[in-house]
Amino acid sequence: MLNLVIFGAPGSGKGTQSEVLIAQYGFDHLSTGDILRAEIKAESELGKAAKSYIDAGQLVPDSLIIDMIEKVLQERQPKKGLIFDGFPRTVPQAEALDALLSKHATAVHAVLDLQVAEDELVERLLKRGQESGRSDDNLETIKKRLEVYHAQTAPIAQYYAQKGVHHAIAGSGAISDITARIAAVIDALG
Ligand code: B4P
Repeated sequence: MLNLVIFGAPGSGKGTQSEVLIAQYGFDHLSTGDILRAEIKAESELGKAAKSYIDAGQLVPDSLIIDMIEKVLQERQPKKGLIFDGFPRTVPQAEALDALLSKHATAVHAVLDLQVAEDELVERLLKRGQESGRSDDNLETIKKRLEVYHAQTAPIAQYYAQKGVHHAIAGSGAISDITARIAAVIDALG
């Protein structure tokens, strides 16, 4: 059972590559962004609390996210592997994930860090905003999300590099070429 973290800036292709990996390997998928958007749609207490942060391009507080992940992990029984998409996003979240996994005598096996130039990230997210109408895909919020990514999320790469599980993946080009780069890392895990 593999625990994989798909990591990268907003718009780096985390959700896109997760979908392909689910189809290719039969992995389960846990996207904090998708769960939060579903909670907002359902107008739950968590959704109401999360909406203002997401619309402002800020991260939802760690305590809310970690409680949410604990609950979701109790409900899931992945067989082949689990892709964490958009989580962890801060070092405290990464530490909480390690603690949760170690309770089940397991750990993060690989962090797949999709690296894409900033102007391409902005271009992709603006295009998605036009197509999907996602409330956080507008220029002002995208800029804020990128700032937050550099300040709070990017340091996680170093955290996992020290554990020897960080893999930099070139995240530009055809979706299938990027999947092939990721698959080479997963297949080498055995
Ligand atoms: P997410 O839903 O995780 O959104 P995201 O980081 O913007 O990336 P996403 O996965 O959606 O996009 P992708 O890169 O696949 O988070 C949304 C918000 O929720 C956060 O800002 C935060 O407020 C909150 N949140 C979520 N998790 C949290 C946590 N753990 N802690 C605190 N807060 C949290 O793709 C983007 C676009 O690029 C797509 O339209 C795709 O079609 C396109 N694309 C992908 N690959 C491409 C390629 N190779 N070429 C061209 N286009 C490509």
